Amino acid sequence: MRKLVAISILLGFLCVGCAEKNAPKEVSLKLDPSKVEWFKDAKFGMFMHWGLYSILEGSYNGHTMPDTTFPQGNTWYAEWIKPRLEVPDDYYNGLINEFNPVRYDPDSWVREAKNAGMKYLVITAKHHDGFALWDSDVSDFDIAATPYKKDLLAPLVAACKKYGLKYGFYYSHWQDWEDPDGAMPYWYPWRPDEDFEKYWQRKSLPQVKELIEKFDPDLLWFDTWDWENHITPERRDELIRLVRSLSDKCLINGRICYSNPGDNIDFLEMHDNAYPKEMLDKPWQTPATMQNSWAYHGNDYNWKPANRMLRYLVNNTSMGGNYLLNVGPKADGTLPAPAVRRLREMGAWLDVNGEAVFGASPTGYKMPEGIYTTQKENSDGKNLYIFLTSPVASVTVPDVIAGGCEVLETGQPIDMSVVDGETVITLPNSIFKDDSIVVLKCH
Ligand code: FHN
Repeated sequence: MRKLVAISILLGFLCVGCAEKNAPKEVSLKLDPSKVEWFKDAKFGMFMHWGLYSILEGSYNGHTMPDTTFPQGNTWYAEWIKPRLEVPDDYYNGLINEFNPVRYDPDSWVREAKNAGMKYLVITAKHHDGFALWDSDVSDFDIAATPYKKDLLAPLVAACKKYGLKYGFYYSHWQDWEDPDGAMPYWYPWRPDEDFEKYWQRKSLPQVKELIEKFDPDLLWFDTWDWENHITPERRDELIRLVRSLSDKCLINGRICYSNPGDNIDFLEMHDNAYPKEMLDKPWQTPATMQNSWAYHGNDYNWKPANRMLRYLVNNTSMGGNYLLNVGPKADGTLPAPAVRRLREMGAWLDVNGEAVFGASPTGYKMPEGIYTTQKENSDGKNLYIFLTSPVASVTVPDVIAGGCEVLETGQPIDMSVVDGETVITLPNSIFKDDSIVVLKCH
């Protein structure tokens, strides 16, 4: 490992020409907006946090996250275990000799995502720990150095293509705890900017280039948040320019520079598990956890019920946003059983109600808490969809519904009447048979 660090430092010195090598030719920072349409229609995607941290499952040396014995230990995020529980570098980076996901079956992962109704998948190609899930030409801290050896991304990409899912990569362009010049958590001394520049030119930009050239992703998911030191507008635009010069389809998320994404990103990324209550002027999505942690955490039993996650999906759909729901695979490559059950439950609901979600757009109607609406033009004409997340006796739509309403799942007709330009829909209690969301289709 020390040899690796020494080589990296040497490369850093020799990297005077790198800036030029990574800098693309003159290229527009804006992507053709039509390339974002698939994302707007997709609504539901799978996020995956997987890497060396998955081996530790949120515990190290008798301590389990969150653990306030450590000044920064009060978090469930198991992918943060290294700095949060002060795992020594040698120990953590040595996990590379243990990572051996022999039960990895990307075909089954993508099948679960597809059956859940998800239309795209985003995996952590490299998270903050610096470890790459592919055989990187730029760094030896990668899958090729593990006992497993084989690239994990190519077969996942193949499975996504086979099942018709778009695919993208989370790439930690800023934080890199293995690289001697990468950004570190805020409680560490800040790197001198000229050191960060070495990391930027030697690893960050070249790995992004590699990901595009090797795997041709549909989107790149960059990650910064409140204290994004080093990611200046110049670096943000340099990275955007690089992506645009290599791909005419690859979408870029707003977390490339959370506090100042500029005008050239393709969609906004909300804070973790944050659900806006109003429309935004760009496509957007919420990255969301099923447990408290993103990476698999063996002691995090805080699994959200499928129905609550469907509410989040419906809330976002009604506001023109997407829902990127995370699954943290175990280190052996299997998906946790509670995650699989929830995916299947959500998929079963979307199987009969997906017409009201996928490809639908917001109506702009202000509705009472817990009631959401979307609209969509189908072969049977223009439809309004109303999502009822709990029993109510009636709903008033601030518009005239000329045809009729029915329960989408069963076709049961529902009484309605138009009064003074509004439509009052009367709901029999019998349609709320269990706690699942009832969808009305009106035309
Ligand atoms: O620090 C990361 C975290 O580990 C996780 O990847 C999330 C996903 O949105 N992003 C950062 C925190 O917001």
